[in-house]
Amino acid sequence: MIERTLVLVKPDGVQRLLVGRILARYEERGLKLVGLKLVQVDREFAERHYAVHRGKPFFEGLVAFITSGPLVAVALEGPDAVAIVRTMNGATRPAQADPGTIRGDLAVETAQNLVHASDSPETAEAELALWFRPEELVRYGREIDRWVLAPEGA
Ligand code: FUP
Repeated sequence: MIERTLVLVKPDGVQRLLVGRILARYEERGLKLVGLKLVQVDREFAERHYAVHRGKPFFEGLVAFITSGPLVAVALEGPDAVAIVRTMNGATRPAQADPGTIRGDLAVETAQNLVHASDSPETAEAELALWFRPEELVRYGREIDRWVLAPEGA
């Protein structure tokens, strides 16, 4: 099932100059970039993005962190994109993230865990609608997809 998902390379990723390397991982996996922008979000927007965490002890710190500098918002498309990206990112707590994952290779703290990704297709739809206007999500073909994607009906 072709899905779309939202990834954020959070402010720590931008400050640590890891944006290119993180995006390269998703590209090399075969996922297609369909939306991409650098944004500085304000408190009100951050609270909407993290609304499910409102009231939790880490909520204030999370909002402060995500608004502390620019981040890169990315829309990725591909078969099972939601699950593939979650697996690539690794466990929320870097100490539990497997080597080979983004957090398992590049992060040591839960609060500075470099990336966010939608946790279900339903969340992905809501998060993409929050972060991107419809015209910012681009439809295009890629020549390499005949080598990356199974033929239709296969
Ligand atoms: P994830 O889906 O892996 O990004 O994890 P969550 O949605 O559970 O958490 C969102 C963010 O809240 C994490 F990336 C970091 C922060 N957080 C904490 O700082 N402490 C916690 O105990 C849990 C999450």
